[in-house]
Amino acid sequence: MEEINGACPLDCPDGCAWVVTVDDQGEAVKLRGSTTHPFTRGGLCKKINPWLEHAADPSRLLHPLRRIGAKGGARFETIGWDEAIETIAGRLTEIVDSSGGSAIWPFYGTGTMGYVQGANSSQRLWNRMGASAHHLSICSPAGHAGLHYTTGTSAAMDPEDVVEAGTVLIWGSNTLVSNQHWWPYVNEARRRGARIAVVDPLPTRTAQRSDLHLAPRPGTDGALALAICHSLITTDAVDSQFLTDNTIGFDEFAGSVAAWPIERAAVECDVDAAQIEQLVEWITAAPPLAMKLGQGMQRHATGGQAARAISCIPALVGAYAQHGGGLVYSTSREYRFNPKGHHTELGARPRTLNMTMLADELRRDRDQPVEAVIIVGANPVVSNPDTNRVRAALSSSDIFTVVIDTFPTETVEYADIVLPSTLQHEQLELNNSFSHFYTSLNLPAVEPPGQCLPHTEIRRRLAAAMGYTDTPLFESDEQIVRELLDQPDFLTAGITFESLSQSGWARLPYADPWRPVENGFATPSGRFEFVSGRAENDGNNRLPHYVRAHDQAAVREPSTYELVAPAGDWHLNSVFAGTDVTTSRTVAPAVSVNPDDARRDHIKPGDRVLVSSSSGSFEAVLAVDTAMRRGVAASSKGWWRQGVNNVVAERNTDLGHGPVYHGAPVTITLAT
Ligand SMILES: Nc1nc2c(c(=O)[nH]1)N[C@H]1C(S)=C(S)[C@@H](COP(=O)(O)OP(=O)(O)OC[C@H]3O[C@@H](n4cnc5c(=O)[nH]c(N)nc54)[C@H](O)[C@@H]3O)O[C@H]1N2
Ligand SMILES: Nc1nc2c(c(=O)[nH]1)N[C@H]1C(S)=C(S)[C@@H](COP(=O)(O)OP(=O)(O)OC[C@H]3O[C@@H](n4cnc5c(=O)[nH]c(N)nc54)[C@H](O)[C@@H]3O)O[C@H]1N2
Ligand code: SF4
Ligand SMILES: [Mo]
Repeated sequence: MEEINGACPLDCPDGCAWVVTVDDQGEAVKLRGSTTHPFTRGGLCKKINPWLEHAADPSRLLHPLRRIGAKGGARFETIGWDEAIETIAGRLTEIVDSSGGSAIWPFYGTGTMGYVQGANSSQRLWNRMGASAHHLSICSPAGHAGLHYTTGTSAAMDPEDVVEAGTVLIWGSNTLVSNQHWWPYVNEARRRGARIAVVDPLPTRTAQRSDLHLAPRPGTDGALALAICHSLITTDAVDSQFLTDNTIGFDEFAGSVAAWPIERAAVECDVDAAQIEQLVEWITAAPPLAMKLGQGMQRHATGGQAARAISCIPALVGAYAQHGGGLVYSTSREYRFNPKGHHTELGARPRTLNMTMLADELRRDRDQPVEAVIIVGANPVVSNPDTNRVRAALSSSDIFTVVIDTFPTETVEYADIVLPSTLQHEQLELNNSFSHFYTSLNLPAVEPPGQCLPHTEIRRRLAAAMGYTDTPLFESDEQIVRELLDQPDFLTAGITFESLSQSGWARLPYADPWRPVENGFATPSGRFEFVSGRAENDGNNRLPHYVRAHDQAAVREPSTYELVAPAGDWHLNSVFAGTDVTTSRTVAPAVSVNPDDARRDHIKPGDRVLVSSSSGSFEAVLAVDTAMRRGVAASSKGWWRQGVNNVVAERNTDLGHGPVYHGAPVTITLAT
């Protein structure tokens, strides 16, 4: 028996390190969480514990496939790798010669997030081809864009330091479901006396375990945040020294938030004013304030400005300067590997296409229509907004579609060529996290099944078939990892391919970049910017602001619900959602509403209902919960053949060009 170090590659904040036990036949017999990794602490999660069973599922894609029959008809024949690669290389070469590389769209999803097999190291091939660049916008850009204007970083505290906090404010994150390895740190803070507050329109398990739950109307967080700021200012709870030394624009900001007394926000957000006052009192009385901003709250039409306004709260009380205080949204951008790995010298990208606007970007009447889309570790038919339009766009016979995946997803059904990918324990990978500051090296533990190949090998074969000879296109996976680690901080700290092979993981070596006060905020002024020239230049307002999203007027009609579709318990997005393990232990998700709304609409628990918006509809079983807000409906994301994104329109958030998943105005009627 041999134990091989690895790491979970999924788009999950926890970034767990794991250990695979391999027997003397070379078979993986066990996979468990790393006991040495400080954040993983020996446990994975119920989604990933059966990883090896998922990987061995009979539906796993094991051979390249070619479409037979109509596009979208899901009928394929098995072909060999040589034929698959030649077909793809031939078509891409034709497109480059006739229309230019910009007609090719390499479309990466979040199915596997590492630096070697994920979007990162593949850029070299797409650069060489001059393909359109891909904005991987599906997850969190609005929040990043909002924070970029104020703190300049999404990692303005180390999540592990929350144990030192006096008040923990979890805003739009269902931590117990989507970031569960952070919860022990929150519990430790509580054990030491901290109070936990949650802001979430849904009565999530995390909200239920908190000491104070504010449940605003979805998409109104900006108003709530500005009112909290106003109250901290008028009660003189601000840290004047911090404001003078470390911020700009405070006076102008203070003037603008005068428009948001607590009473006004209480009405706008439909939250009890006493609850807001209670939260302000805790923030004032029990420093430091540690804030966790979830990705969920920013998937709204006004999510970017909301994140920007929320980040002002820790600035007012000086929490960014206190150990155990600050705000963390994501640590992923603090992984400063050698950027040379992109090999931009191989060619420029003529334009950028936006992942979440897929249907729009594939329109045939565009200036330069897309002629080939290479979908890698993405499942847009399930994950993207506006499923009906995505299906229609992918049905076009004018678009040559390649899908590289591990399972026969609904997106695979639209492929001309399907390529079977290895899974993480069958490939080499270097991983990050978005909730801690450790990197992990994932060593291949077993031979791939069938004819599965890592993305890197597919890329090398494609480069050769296209006649490219540039050396970087043919580097081995190990060379790629060594190149990523070839950076002074890592070299000085002795973090090398060899050391990581032994330990499995290492803490990032730089001197606490997430302490913005010691290092200077990553803004033009080096200070926290209440007023942002950058935002003003971008046409995004000098000051954080709140305006009600247009469609919220419609939502306030009776009989209309705002649909929230966040992370569910049983799978990570759509990954492994179709395996026998998953389907045998889950039933299709319900849509939950308040029982008074259900009575009004003549629907009852257990009914099969139709959830409809102007974009489309999906069916679900109705559940009621007295803790649900009136006028809000909830159903979780990522399920195969469920269609929650049928009702979500394809449009951009206010900042960052992200998707607007939450807040879709829907009606719910009995299904016929
Ligand atoms: N309604 C609603 N929709 C949402 C969201 C929401 O909150 N509400 N959240 C959004 C968010 S945050 C995200 S990140 C996106 C995710 O959306 P996607 O980018 O589509 O990502 P996943 O569903 O995580 O995985 C995509 C595919 O990767 C495949 N895969 C897994 N491992 C590998 C591998 O090693 N190689 C290859 N080639 N494929 C692999 C899986 O089988 C799966 O088909 O969904 C978004 N969709
Ligand atoms: N089990 C599980 N874990 C996951 C995932 C999964 O699919 N399943 N997905 C992974 C991915 S890709 C990501 S990006 C992260 C996302 O993890 P989170 O950041 O937790 O994101 P969500 O689950 O989309 O939403 C979190 C919470 O935001 C709330 N919310 C919705 N609208 C609003 C609003 O207007 N205001 C406020 N304050 N809150 C709002 C939702 O009700 C939800 O409880 O989780 C990862 N972890
Ligand atoms: S999905 Fe998240 S919690 Fe589960 S093993 Fe992967 S990183 Fe850890
Ligand atoms: Mo995500």
